[in-house]
Amino acid sequence: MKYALLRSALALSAAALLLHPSRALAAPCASGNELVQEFPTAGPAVSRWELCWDVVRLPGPIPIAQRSETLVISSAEFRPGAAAAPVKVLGDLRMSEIFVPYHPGTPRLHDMSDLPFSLVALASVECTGTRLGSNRVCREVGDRGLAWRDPYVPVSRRGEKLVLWSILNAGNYDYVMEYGFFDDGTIEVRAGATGRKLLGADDMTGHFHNFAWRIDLDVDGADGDTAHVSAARVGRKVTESEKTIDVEQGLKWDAKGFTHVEVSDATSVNGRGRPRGYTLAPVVEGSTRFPESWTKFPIWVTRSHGPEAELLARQVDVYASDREPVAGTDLVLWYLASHDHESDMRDEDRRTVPVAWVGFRLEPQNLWDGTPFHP
Ligand SMILES: [Cu+2]
Repeated sequence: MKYALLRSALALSAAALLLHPSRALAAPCASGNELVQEFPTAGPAVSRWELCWDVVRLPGPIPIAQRSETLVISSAEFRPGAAAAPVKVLGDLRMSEIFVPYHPGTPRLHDMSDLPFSLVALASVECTGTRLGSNRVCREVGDRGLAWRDPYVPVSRRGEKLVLWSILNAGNYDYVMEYGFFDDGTIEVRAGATGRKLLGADDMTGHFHNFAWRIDLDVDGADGDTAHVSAARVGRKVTESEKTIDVEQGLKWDAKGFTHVEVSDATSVNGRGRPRGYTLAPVVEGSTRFPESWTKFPIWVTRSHGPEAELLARQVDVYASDREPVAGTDLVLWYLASHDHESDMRDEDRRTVPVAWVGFRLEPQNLWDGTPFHP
């Protein structure tokens, strides 16, 4: 009897170790599964990402109803150097809508908030790294090309990245959710659309694939964050301007103004005393504005009401409508990226549409005191 109890206790602790293989190294994940990645992958570690990830369903309109699954980064900390202290970067990052309106006006599909689609199991040939979460999450670590090169000193560096990705099957389409964590602190977020056209190979009806993300950026902790919109006016002289976002609102994106959003912390500074932050840098194919009012702006800033509240991109205009103060609080950014799958499609799209990517980057501002990994 005693032996049986001991054996089941051992089995339980072994299971816990399997679930949290690196728990001894870092603070446990309050939600989800822990993952630690150090860079460079060969030799002594310099930078380090410590993540929590999870697969959850978006909430439906009534508490018991649930919608599509999404791969969530439920926490991310980055250590910018071997001797540096880790800095909290993300409280929560997730894709929160895939909106597919067809060019004739109908159908208008909300693939994440109308139906309960699921992440699919990935085959080993699809994921060259480690498959996690019942094979539905792929972890890959690899090269990311040239990071920098110094023209005066014979020194250069290739970068590395950790990528977590999943596929949401939404009927005839598969959608890739991808989160890349670079060795320099950059986070690259991408969405990919691949699959079959709605009515088969001969279907030529154009449509958009719009992806929306909820980005709870927590620069050095959840509190005390302020968003600024930066813009440039280009002439012989280039004039830059920065506007503090005081209350919840949608933000225009202006190609001529190089619009980007910086989130900085009130008190957190690097070794040079400069404020730490992260910048939302759009990677834009084009900008859309549909009759649906949440698509009126590609970027929104709202106030966080905790990890379980206000999760649907489709309702961001409602969340923002009471214009709560957001300066110096725990704020949430929202980003909408669009891909136009044109009418009269090319024959390359006949059987299965090759992956079309859209996304954005979150870039560190003064997390390091100098160029990452520069000797
Ligand atoms: Cu398409």
